[in-house]
Amino acid sequence: MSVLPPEGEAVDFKFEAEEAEFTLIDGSHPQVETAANASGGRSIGYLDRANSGMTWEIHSSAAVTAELTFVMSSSNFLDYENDFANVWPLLSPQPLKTPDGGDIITFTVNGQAVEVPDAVVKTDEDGHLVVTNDNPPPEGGINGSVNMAWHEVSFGTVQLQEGKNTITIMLNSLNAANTATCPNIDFFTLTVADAFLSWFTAE
Ligand SMILES: [Ca+2]
Repeated sequence: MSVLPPEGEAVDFKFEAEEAEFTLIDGSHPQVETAANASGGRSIGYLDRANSGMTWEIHSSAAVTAELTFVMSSSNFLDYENDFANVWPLLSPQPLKTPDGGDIITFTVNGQAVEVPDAVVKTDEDGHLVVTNDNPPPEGGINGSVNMAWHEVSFGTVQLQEGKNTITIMLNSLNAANTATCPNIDFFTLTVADAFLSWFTAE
């Protein structure tokens, strides 16, 4: 049996991103990756194909407003400020919007498009959280591989309904080379009061 948290008290409910249903393109984009520093030892990567993406189904015991936070890492070897030029092996900060404001992903809750945050996932442990396009990180990035450092990215508030809720992230096609990519995803949290959240399972 599920037990409700104390009345009025905000509680974080954590969901591992790798439990998603995938919309695959080219057979393996996106895919679950093993990452020693990821929650549960796994995360989602290869978010680099237009019209690929993920769906998560969450059950809520009540209609509530939730704070949604994704935990993401840069997986980006493309300089987003230079038309996504390949800068391998320099790991670069990874944005959710292009410099001209285009959305790299489409984010929906229960079929409704929700504003994508103007956030850039930084590359290193010192970066903390995110910076915005108005306050970009230093140029160049750092040597290394992906999934070096996980950062919280606030997606703001979303409206959940009683029962089943469907959350999706789908990749957009933003340039001819289809190289505008989404940061890797470890898990997400939904912070709510007066509701119990869990994975949705069919009765
Ligand atoms: Ca995970």
